[in-house]
Amino acid sequence: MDAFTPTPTDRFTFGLWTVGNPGRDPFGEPTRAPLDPTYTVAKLAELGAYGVNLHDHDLVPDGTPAAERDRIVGRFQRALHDHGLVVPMATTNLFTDPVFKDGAFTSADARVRHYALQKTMRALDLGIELGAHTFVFWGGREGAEVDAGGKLLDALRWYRDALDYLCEYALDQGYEVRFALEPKPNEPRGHAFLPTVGSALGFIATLAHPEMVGLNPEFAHETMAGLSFPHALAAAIDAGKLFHVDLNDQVMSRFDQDLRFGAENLKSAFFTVMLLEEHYDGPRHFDAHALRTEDEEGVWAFALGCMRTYKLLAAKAARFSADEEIQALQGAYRVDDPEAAWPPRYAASHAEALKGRSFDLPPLRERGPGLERLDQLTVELLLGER
Ligand code: DIG
Ligand code: MN
Ligand code: MN
Repeated sequence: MDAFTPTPTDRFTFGLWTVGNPGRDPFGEPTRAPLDPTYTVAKLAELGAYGVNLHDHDLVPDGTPAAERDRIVGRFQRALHDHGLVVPMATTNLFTDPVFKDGAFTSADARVRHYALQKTMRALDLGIELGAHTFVFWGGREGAEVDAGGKLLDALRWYRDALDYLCEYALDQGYEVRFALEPKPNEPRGHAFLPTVGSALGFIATLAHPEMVGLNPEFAHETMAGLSFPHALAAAIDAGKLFHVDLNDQVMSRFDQDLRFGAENLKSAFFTVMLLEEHYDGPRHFDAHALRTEDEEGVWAFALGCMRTYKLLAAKAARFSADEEIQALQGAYRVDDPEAAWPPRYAASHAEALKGRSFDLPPLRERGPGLERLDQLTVELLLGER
């Protein structure tokens, strides 16, 4: 037990599918036995987690009769109660069943689109029953390998129709829930619809109930696209749309590795934690899994590692904010304009004056912003020298 031992107040969560990942990959069979959801609850509670998330069929296999469904849910709820864990987020698995092989909400077959709606309404009912207030939509199969089907625009319309319908369903049921879209550029589909935070933000603006829909950005997914996760996170925060977050790690432009948080990109993880600590009060969800090489002991070392690294980086973020030299360099980096306030308030007189103003450009060209020194101090702080 030390200052970086996780506690429920840290709001760390894991999906049943994360620590329950059996180690299967496209080239190999599972290397680990499946975990009973109630065992997962007990183990996560033991490690200091706050909650657990789930897809519908992580707990209730598709096609389970109602009475058996209720028994499974009741047993899970007792485990949550006994171990003091909550379910902040739920979602639907619209990617495993082959029926979704060419999409769920964006399938060219309207019957599949209707089945996806039915499955999602039932998953939403389960999530609400378990106490979730965030419902995630990761469009794992919403995409294409070929465009000859001619549905690029129809797919977006069908996606919108489904989300608008589900927002209406949640409102009609009186559910206190927010929807969070989770972008990903590809995998398992060749090209995914809504591939990045930026594209999802634009799409949300076209919905009938945009106020109910936000984002669940994932570190690995933006990184797969060759983008900066801290920049994507800032865009979601700026838009008031950071409804949830999937933390993990990833080697850029690789398949989705869902690595332990901080395993690969420590500086990006550091600035991710800094943004979350300053601008987000929701669950810190680790949508990650242990390496296929690991046994069950390795799984729990993975889970503890995610949480400890987050807490270590949060402590470093506090040191960064308290470091006088770093703060002085950040202050000097920004220069006010002695002749005019920013942001400019438009007025014809202001525009006229600004058009007539002369700027002494050579010193502006020559000025050094001090970023090399600032970044070196950041590295030294992360290496424990500050
Ligand atoms: C994968 O990154 C996706 C699915 O695991 C799940 O639907 C979502 C929720 O975290 N993330
Ligand atoms: Mn992922
Ligand atoms: Mn995810």
